[in-house]
Amino acid sequence: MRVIDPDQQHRHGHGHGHDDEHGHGHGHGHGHGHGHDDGPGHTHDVDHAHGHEQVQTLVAPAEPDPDRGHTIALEQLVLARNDELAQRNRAWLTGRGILAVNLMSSPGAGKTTLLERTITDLAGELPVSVVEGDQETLLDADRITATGCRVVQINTGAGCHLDAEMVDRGLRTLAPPANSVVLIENVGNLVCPALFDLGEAAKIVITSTTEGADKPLKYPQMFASADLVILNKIDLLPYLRFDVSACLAAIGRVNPRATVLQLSATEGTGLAVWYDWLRSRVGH
Ligand SMILES: Nc1nc2c(ncn2[C@@H]2O[C@H](COP(=O)(O)OP(=O)(O)OP(=O)(O)O)[C@@H](O)[C@H]2O)c(=O)[nH]1
Ligand SMILES: [Mg+2]
Repeated sequence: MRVIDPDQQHRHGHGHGHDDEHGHGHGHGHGHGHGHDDGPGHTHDVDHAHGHEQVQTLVAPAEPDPDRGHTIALEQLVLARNDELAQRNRAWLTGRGILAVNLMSSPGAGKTTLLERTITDLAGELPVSVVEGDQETLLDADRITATGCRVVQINTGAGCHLDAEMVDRGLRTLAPPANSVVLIENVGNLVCPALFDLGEAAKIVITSTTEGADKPLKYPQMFASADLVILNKIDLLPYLRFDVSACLAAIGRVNPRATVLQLSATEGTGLAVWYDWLRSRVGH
């Protein structure tokens, strides 16, 4: 995992981060295993190394039971159809040199704030347009419009994520120019968006200091899917009990290949490295 810490960012100005293993992902002693199948509920005795002996964990059945068979088949069809459309989006975007990134996080981690700041700071340098995903309201689209940026809002209603078809429709409306950047803000949710490929070039997961350092371990699918993990709201560290190294270790454990940036979207700390990350990917 490549971790770029804020001190390094300051020292190196435009942040050519270093490869830094820090030993993340090793030896954190969660002695999983010794799982015993205890029937259909798959009860496991998880012998954690932290003294929580014999915690009973119920794990959802890995194999579909006959009653769930139809549901699972339908889910697979939906995902297969989505992947097909996502590949079409990807071909369309890459054919025009457009960089599309998919920003995912729990509600309130700072996606829109980071977009507002990015659009303002890169105005005149990188042409940016935005696809906004929310269950309801035009609130985020209005915030983006206020920066002068082109935006399309997609309201998913009961849906908890964007899918490739929605992004296809959004792209048709936006008609982004060649060699530009499309920033896609997914619905605030740390679970479902991880399942749906949108045709983006990169997945970014934003986690923030107010959420707690354990989120990568509790929502591993989301963090495992990320090319870049942003730890936001580091300006609040003096006021919180948040263990940065535990969070970095957790990210490294579920996704050793991720690059990790620490920043404050409101204060501007660490943004230069984020902008370099974006610049380095445009046109590829
Ligand atoms: N202190 C601090 N507050 C931040 C930072 N980034 C965002 N916030 C605040 O966090 C709150 C939520 O930010 P948003 O940008 O709306 O979060 P979001 O991820 O877009 O939220 P949803 O679209 O609802 O999922 C706002 O009050 C922001 O001002 C930061 O770096 N530091
Ligand atoms: Mg938002």
